[in-house]
Amino acid sequence: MKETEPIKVMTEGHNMKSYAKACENFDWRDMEKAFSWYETGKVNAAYEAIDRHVDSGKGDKTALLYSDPKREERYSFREMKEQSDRFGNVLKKLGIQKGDRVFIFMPRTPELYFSFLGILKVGAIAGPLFEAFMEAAIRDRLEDSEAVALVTTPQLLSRVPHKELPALKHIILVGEGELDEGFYQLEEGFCSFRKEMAEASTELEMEWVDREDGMLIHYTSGSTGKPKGVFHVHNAMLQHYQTGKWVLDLKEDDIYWCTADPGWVTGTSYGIFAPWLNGVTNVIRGGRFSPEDWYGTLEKNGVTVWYSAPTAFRMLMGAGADVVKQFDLSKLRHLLSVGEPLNPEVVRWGLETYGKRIHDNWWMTETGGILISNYPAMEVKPGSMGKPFPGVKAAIIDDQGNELPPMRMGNLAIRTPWPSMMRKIWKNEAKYSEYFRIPGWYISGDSAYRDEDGYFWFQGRIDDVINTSGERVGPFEVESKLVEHPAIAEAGVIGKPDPVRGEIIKAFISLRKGHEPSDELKEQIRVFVKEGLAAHAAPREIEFKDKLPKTRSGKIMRRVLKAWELDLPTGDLSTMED
Ligand code: 6R9
Repeated sequence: MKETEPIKVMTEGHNMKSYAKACENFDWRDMEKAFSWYETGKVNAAYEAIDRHVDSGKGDKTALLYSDPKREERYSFREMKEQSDRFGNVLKKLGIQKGDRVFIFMPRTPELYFSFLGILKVGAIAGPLFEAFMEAAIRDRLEDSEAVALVTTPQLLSRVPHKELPALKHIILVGEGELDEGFYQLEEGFCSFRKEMAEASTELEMEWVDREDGMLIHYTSGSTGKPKGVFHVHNAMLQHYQTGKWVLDLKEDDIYWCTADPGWVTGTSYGIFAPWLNGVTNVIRGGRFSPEDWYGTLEKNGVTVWYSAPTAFRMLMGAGADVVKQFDLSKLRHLLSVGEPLNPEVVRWGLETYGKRIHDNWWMTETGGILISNYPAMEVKPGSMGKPFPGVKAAIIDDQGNELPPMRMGNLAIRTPWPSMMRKIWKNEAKYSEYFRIPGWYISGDSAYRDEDGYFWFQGRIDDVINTSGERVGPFEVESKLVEHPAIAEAGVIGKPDPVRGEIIKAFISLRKGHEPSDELKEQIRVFVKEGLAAHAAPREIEFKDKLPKTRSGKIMRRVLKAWELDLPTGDLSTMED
């Protein structure tokens, strides 16, 4: 637990004048006044994010600044409204109804955003999936959610086992090749995005919903079992809006860029809702990461507020300060990071290189929005996640629910409720209640401590979930895939600390009889996981073992593997098999 030198406030004129003042008399009900439903009682997050700005005379303002290596497009709030209205009508024509799950599996393009908003407008529940997912991951998610429709590209279709998914009735193909015969003409249930959009009206009858009605499902990995469908409701927009104001510090004229994909909760809460609820111009960059490309995106669009992740900042740091000098980043006003611990050296490097502090903040798929943050109006302590959002109580508690004093490590817990809290785990009541096992608290699964000044410091995950480059990977999913390989008997997977990726995936493997360890086999195994699950889930390191440490009930003891790997004491081994 080492303290760092706080970095003092350097910017003026932020939305939150003083943290202490913002906390005084804070009431979420005051935030509701920003929305039209305060008067009408009618709710739809897509309306509040897009249509409301058209209705209030800001229709011509740029909502989306999109670019990738092949396309460069700009859409006003009015155009976003028209396109999402069109897509809503496409869904209505297919018979999609309120509460239906409609998934999106495609790269970041404007069509992804039209689709997402259109899904919400008809009262359906959106399920965005990473483009990198392979067949098993897609099957798990579409099966569990019983999705009735999917928006995807012809290129990704081979990874969708649609014949094995009885609930899936419609596949809307978008992008290159979508009009090719064979897809939508020959096969029932297929249609072309472009064709349907062209025929659809730009006026949609909005499905007004209840604040507690479903809006979004994000699947996320736990330490055991299949991924969990974290279910969010329209009411979450309150938190997206207000954290957009006070954490992202969004103002009328900002050009905002969140680098996250909507397959990750950051790419929806802060890549869609927060900017648009605040009526701000949103930059979306498709394609792959490269330092030149990213700095070019900042420069070309004149980005003022930039929200990214530690892995990206570490990679940019790795690329050096010389690259930065080739670009004009003078418009940048506010930088933020989320997803994993932001190393103090990265914060210091950012200050030196960009002349700006990077503001770390903490939250989770389950929390729906930012709960702890370093605010522009506050001193930043490099390495700390910051302080609780006004109106939110965070604490460190022991396993019995007692609050611990400062500097004591324990469970990071949040007093329930807050507006964007998940409302269920899809079809898994038991998993949901695990988070709330101590009455009055949400248990995050992270361990942390709070210092004397009220700043929170992340210490690690209490369960075994791996965080590699900001992606949460459940070791169990990877192990399950590994043991599908014909040469593998057993596998135990851990996160191993890594200076760039936060953690990398390391697999300990015992082989079946008749198989010998070799480098070729290691490579073969990596490819097997990459193709069967997802590229980011493939183990970067593999070590062969004769036997893996297991409990008597047969559970692989990952903490023992981790202790071996890191040369730490192995702890209590009473449950370990002989
Ligand atoms: C938004 C998001 C959540 C887990 C969380 C924690 C880790 C997130 C962090 C952080 C240290 C931060 N995490 N922010 N760890 N410092 N500022 O990341 O959601 O993908 O669900 O991950 O990520 O372990 O519990 P999600």
